[in-house]
Amino acid sequence: MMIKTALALGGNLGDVVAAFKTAVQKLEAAGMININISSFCRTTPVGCASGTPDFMNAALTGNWPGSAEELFAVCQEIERESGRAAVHGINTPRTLDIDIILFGDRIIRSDTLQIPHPRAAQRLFVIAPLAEIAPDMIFPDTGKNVSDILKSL
Ligand code: PH2
Ligand code: MG
Ligand code: MG
Repeated sequence: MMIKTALALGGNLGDVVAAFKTAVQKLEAAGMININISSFCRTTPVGCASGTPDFMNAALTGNWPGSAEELFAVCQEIERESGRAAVHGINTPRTLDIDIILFGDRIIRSDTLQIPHPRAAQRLFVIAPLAEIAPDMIFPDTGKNVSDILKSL
């Protein structure tokens, strides 16, 4: 069964546009279909050390044939292949960060995986690009849709 998922992409090290494009190709190769990607936005770092370079952010939606855990493993693999260290400090510069924001109407709160992403609804750099492509997607933990969340930020 296909589940509609929303991912946030971010990066602030190296050729981030190329990393985003490669990520889309790899998600497709891993089985995601009907991928729709937002425009790429340059954003100011949030919650990072001073001097941290600006980010590029984008969001994408797609239909995923497997579990959330399988998608998470694929995203982590793509991050690593982009050159990101498997173990890294919190909010340090990265070639590519792929966060699962929504996975259908699933709510997952495990040690390794939190969906909906716990900070997504407070982050303009996640919600603004997502609102471009999926204003009606609902955060199942609050029942609010993306366009209402954007208006509240
Ligand atoms: N990601 C973070 C922390 N801060 N700031 C911006 N602008 N964009 C990000 O993607 C971002 C951030 C943690 O993943
Ligand atoms: Mg992140
Ligand atoms: Mg991440």
